Amino acid sequence: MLEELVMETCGKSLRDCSVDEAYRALLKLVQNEAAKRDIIPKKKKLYYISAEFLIGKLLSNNLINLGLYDVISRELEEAGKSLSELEEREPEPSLGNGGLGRLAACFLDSIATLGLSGDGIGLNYHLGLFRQKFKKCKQKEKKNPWIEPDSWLIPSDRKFTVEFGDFTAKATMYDILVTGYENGTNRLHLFDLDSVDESLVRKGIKFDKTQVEKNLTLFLYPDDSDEEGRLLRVYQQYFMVSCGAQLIVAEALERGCNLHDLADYVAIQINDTHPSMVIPELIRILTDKGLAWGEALKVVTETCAYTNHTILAEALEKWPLSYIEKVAPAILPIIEKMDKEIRKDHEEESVAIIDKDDRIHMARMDMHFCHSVNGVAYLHTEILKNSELHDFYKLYPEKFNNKTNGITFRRWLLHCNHPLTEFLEEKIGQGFKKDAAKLADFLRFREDDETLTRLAEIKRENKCRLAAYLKNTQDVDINVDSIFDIQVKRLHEYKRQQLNALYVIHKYLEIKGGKLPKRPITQIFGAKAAPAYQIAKDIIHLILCLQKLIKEDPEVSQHLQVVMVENYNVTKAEKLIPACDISEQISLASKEASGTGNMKFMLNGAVTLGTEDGANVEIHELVGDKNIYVFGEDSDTVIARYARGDYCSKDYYKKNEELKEAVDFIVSKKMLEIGSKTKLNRLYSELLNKDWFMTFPDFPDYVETKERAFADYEDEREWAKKMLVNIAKAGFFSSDRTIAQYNEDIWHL
Ligand code: 26Q
Repeated sequence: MLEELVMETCGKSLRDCSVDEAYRALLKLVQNEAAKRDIIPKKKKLYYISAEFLIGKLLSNNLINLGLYDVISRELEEAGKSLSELEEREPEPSLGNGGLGRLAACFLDSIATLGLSGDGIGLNYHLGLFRQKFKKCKQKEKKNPWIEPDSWLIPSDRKFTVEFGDFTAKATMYDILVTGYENGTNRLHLFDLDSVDESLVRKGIKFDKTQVEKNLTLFLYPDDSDEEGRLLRVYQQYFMVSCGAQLIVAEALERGCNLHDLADYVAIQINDTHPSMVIPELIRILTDKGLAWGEALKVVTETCAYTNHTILAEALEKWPLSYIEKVAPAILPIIEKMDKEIRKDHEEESVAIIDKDDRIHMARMDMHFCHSVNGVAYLHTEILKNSELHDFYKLYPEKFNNKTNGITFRRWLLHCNHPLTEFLEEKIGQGFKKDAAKLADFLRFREDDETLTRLAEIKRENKCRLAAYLKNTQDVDINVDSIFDIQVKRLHEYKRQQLNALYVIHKYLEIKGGKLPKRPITQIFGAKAAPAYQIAKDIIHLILCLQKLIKEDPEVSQHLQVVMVENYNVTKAEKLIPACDISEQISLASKEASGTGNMKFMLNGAVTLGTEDGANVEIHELVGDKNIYVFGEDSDTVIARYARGDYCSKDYYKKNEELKEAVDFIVSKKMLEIGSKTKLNRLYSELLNKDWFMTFPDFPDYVETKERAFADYEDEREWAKKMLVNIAKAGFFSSDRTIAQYNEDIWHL
């Protein structure tokens, strides 16, 4: 089917055209096929509004969902080409930072797969999350363009105007078609500023942040950015929700809604507080169109629902009133009126929308004016109810609910792990692809030697594939007979890559002292640090220095290897995850809302080494003690210690010789020869004097538990059984389940 299209578009046969020409023809073909399968909205339609959609490459995923994967790969093979070379040609749209953005992308896949009418609303960032380069053991940031003349973006004929305090913006809506697995197509609507000027970008990712008229949709914001950047972020947010609200209202009217009954026509899911201004914006539009204030409040509350993704207090958005005054003066009086209304009924300062310092608390506005507030894993929701958002839980217990995150199995199994998918098809049939709970049928083979042997073989195949990829892309050689221990995720102190690095040092010192591991260990890291997040960058520096130190020491490197994968993104995740033996999920208990990487690893047969945090708790419950390695203090202990405020890392350091040696090594002569004195010293003193995320108390248990996991790995049959149980129990973490629950409890489509 591709043949004709290639002929049409470039006048050549598939055999004679270039990879580039074939790629562009295939892109068209997929878009044509996808467009034929629109999901026609019934009365009610969902809008998932999110500042991030980390969709990753779309070619293979769409081919799988459209049922064209096999036909097209065969057609390409017959013409002397391969789908994988076309895939490599595709740029990755990195329109998200990490978990929250990737979750939004998985959700769109599941919404379409379940045949629900629901579109995404977001921004068309011209440059995705920065491309990471390593130079002298340091992270460097480069711009990351992804839009080409032929891309997944389809310009729509909808135009929008947004009134900012200082200028009027003209906007165009672009659509990316979202195909469901063997089902219909929805859309991801990305709004773009017409006057964007890409030439504003200077060296790296630097650009003039004051010229909002030219830069509004230029960049995706890395979390944790500087003061100047924060104002621009408010511009972005208001731009997104203003266009979004206009679209939502227009489409509802087209479907016959009269705006008094908007909640019967529309459900809006607010992905963290980034789109929260949609609430006052909708109220503004509804009151402009004649609804009374009280009714507008009620209609909007019934329409909107809020998802919380974090309990880190510093990540809860609070914008100075002056920002809103400058950016979106039209909604300021509305927010002030909402605040007055709340203050009338509640005297506690802790639930006010505008605080005494004139800062607007976005999450508080959401909790008052949404009908649903959800956390993203059981433990997370409990912590929200019992501590972090307790005052609101007391006011509105009926609003609070949990929706444990999930991942789409189309991308995180069918696409990224062909050998395992084929093996599962052979063993339990096709059913698991649409009904993930059917994966449990695989448990029947728990004692079947042939199955266990095959699982081990598949893991090895994937490890070889990863090794070849790393050789190709980063020129590193890794030993496929070693244990692959992987920690990939954004770099953040609470995720504790530094704890893993301390283990590496500990192991290095043991090997130097003559205590050799039974089997070589390969420690793989992948992480981007926000450009302004100094300590995070210092941790990357530490890991890169360790990588260099060990690589250059043949005595150690035959037993222990460290590889930091450059520019970790969705594409790299797809290669790393199927090859993993041990999945590191070692956040400080209570700090990781859910995690979703943990689910991807589990589904691909890795065994979790983790704390009782986020969705790890649910993984533990599903697989049982024998099929997970849990360590560390629990969330109650951690929360209590924070409340007492008496944590002193030095006390732990002084009492534990092994810990002390590992920490001291950071600033040893050997390390200072390789790395930056400033960076290593800063990190050393941060740990010794602060260690805000309490790595020291967990260190001994971490080391011991990791050693136990490595020892257990030696029993190949027993280990394969653990893999099998993890795969078979992963069904619960399908985002199809998560979305079915959102629909059942919140959206009612
Ligand atoms: C805020 C203000 C200014 C600039 C940036 C930001 C910002 C940007 C991105 C704040 C937060 C984020 C991203 C948060 C995130 O990814 N959270 C993760 O969400 C996942 C999906 O629910 C969870 O699994 C993770 O546990 C959670 O960390």
